[in-house]
Amino acid sequence: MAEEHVAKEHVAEELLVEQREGWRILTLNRPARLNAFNEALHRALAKAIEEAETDTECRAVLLTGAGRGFCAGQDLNDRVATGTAPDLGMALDQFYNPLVRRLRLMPKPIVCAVNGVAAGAGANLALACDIVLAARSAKFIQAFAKIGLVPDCGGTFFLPRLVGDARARGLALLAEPLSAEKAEDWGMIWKAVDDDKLRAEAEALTAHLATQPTQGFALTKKAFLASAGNTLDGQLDIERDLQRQAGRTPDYAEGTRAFLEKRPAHFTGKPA
Ligand code: LHQ
Repeated sequence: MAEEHVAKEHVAEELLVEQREGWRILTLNRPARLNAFNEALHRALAKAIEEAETDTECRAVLLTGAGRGFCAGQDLNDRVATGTAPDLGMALDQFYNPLVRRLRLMPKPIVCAVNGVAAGAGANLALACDIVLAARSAKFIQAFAKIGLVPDCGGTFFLPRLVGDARARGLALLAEPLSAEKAEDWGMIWKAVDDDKLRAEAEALTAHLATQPTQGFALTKKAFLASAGNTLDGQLDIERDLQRQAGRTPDYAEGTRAFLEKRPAHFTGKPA
């Protein structure tokens, strides 16, 4: 893409935001610590996701990491013993849980390009995104067991659903690194990609999603979110309600018209 179309913006040192036409890239930027989360990164990411959500011109988001890692979870330097027992639940309440909720509730697709190791909350942050690509050299590590913690950031919810209970428990209790290829084989991620192709493929995928029926995607995400705790009966009702809404969008009209006219559809992503 020509340089003039790429607006780079540093909202905070810890997070890079790059604007593209109809989408944006959020890059976790603490490479010396493998992009482990401190408070500043949490705040910057929360703000950037909120902005991507409210900007009607933005129709897809790509999340990735700077340097050789994707994200090593919580910055453990921020957690050194102070003499009193820490309240880790507070960190989840304040930062990680709102982040996972926001990603799942975000009415537009979020692609995650796992460019290197994803450990602890970093691994589960990736799983909270909609489509996960990973560099072939990347590893996913449920590192929590190594420091006496419980998988968080949605790990105990996402993992059994993605890979089944047996594999989820093995990953959580053994904290062994899982390769990107095995993660793909197990259905934990969408695809493992050659390291030197990851960025281009992730960008092309996100750019493609940004040209697609955004409202339909928002409704699809809603349906998946509801399905986790629903019966088939309940889910059929939800699909009916969401389909009713999707059927009123201009993109549905355009999609069917384009099909009948045997031409590519031009979706605007606009609401009904
Ligand atoms: C790090 C970190 C890190 C600081 C690498 N912190 N510096 C939520 C609520 C509240 C509290 C607790 O936690 C949570 C959720 C969690 O995420 S708990 C899990 C936290 N994460 C971990 O336990 C992973 C710790 N990191 C590792 O095990 C390794 O670094 C991995 C396997 C990710 C990568 O190993 P290597 O490729 O060998 O790299 P490295 O260990 O040499 O790390 C490179 C640098 O990054 C190094 O700094 P240095 O100054 O020595 O070069 C590390 O200290 C630093 N780093 N992770 N989480």
